[in-house]
Amino acid sequence: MIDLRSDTVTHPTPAMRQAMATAEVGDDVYGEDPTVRRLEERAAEKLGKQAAIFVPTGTMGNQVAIHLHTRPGSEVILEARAHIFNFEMGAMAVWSGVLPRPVVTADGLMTPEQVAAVISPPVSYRTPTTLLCLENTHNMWSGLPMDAARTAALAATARSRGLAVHLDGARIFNAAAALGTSAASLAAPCDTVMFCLSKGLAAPIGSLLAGPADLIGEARRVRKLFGGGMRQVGVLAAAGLVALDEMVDRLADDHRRARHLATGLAELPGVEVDPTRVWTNILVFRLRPAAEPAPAARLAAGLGERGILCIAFSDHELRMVTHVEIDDLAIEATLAAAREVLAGIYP
Ligand code: TLP
Repeated sequence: MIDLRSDTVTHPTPAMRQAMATAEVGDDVYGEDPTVRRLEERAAEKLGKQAAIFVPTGTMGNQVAIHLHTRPGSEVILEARAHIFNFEMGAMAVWSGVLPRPVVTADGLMTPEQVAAVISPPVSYRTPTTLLCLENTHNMWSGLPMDAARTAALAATARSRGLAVHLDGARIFNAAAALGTSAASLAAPCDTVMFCLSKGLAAPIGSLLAGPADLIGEARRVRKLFGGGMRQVGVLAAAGLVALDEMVDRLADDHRRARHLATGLAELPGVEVDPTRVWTNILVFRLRPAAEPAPAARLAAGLGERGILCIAFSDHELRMVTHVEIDDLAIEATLAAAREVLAGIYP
C-alpha cells in the first residue's frame, strides 16, 4: 500500500514507540507531566516564543488561538482556501462566535493591500475585525511556503489596525526547510503559531500552540473549556520530542520526492501541474476535462485498485502528499500506475 492521502497517515517510528513506553508521566491538567513540560519548552524555543501548550489536534490549537484573539461578533481575515475556513467544521463560529472574512487570491498569497482593504473601519456601525490568520505552508495551494518578509508585511498591516495575528503553521517546519530558514523566523511576526507533530514529523498525535507567556497561560483555560485537558499525556509528548529531534532534518527528502512526482505527472495525458510550483510535500494538481465527468475521482479509484491512495478534492482536483513512509520506489510505482489509469481516461 502506498498512502499519499496525507502526511497524517504515518505510523510512529520505533524510536517514538520506545520513548512512549518509557515516558515519565503525571497529571497534565495539574501541570505535573514532566514530559509534556519538556515538549512545551522545546517547542517554544524552536518557535522563538515565550511559551507553548500541547493540544491534541491542530484544529484545537487554531481554535484556542482564535478564541483568545477575538470577541463574539467580530471578523477573522483569512485566505479563501485556508484550512481554518474550509476544514475545521465552522468551529470559529461555533466556539467563538466569529465570522470568517475570506480573501480570494490568485496564488495563495494575500497581499498587505488585500488585507488592508477588508479590515473594518473603526466606526460604531461596522462589524469589527479582530484577527488575521495566515497558513504556512498553505495546504490547498499545493503546500505553498510563505517567506518571513511577506509574513512580516501582512502582520504589520494587521497590527497597524489593532488586529492580532495567528499563524496556522501545521507544516511550518516544511516551510522552513523549503525556504532555507528557521521556523522561528517565520513565526516571529505572528502573535501565536500552531504547529503539528502529527503530520510530516510522523508523531501519532499532537500539536502545539506557541506565543506570549500570559496568552499561553490563558490558553490552558480555553483548552480545558474545549475538552482538551489531558492527563498522563506524556506518553504522547514523548513521541513528539522524538519527532522534533529526529524528523525535522529529513523533510527536504519529502520535498524532493513531491517535486519528482509532479515532474513525472506533468508528462502524463490530462495532467495540469507546474512542477516548479511544488515546493514542499504537498502536490495539488488538476486534470483537464475528459469524456468522463469526474476524471479526478476516476484516477483516484484507478490508483486505489492498484494499492495507491490519494484524495480527489473535486471532479478535477487531486492531492498527493509525501512523507517518511514514501520512498523513491513508491514514487516510481505511483507514476507507472497513473500512466496506466490516465491512458484509459484520456485515450
Ligand atoms: N489537515 C488535514 C486535513 O484536515 C485536510 C490534511 O490531511 O492535510 N491546519 C492545516 C494547514 C492542516 O493541513 C490541518 C490538517 C490542520 C490545521 C488540522 O490538524 P488536525 O487534523 O490535527 O486537527
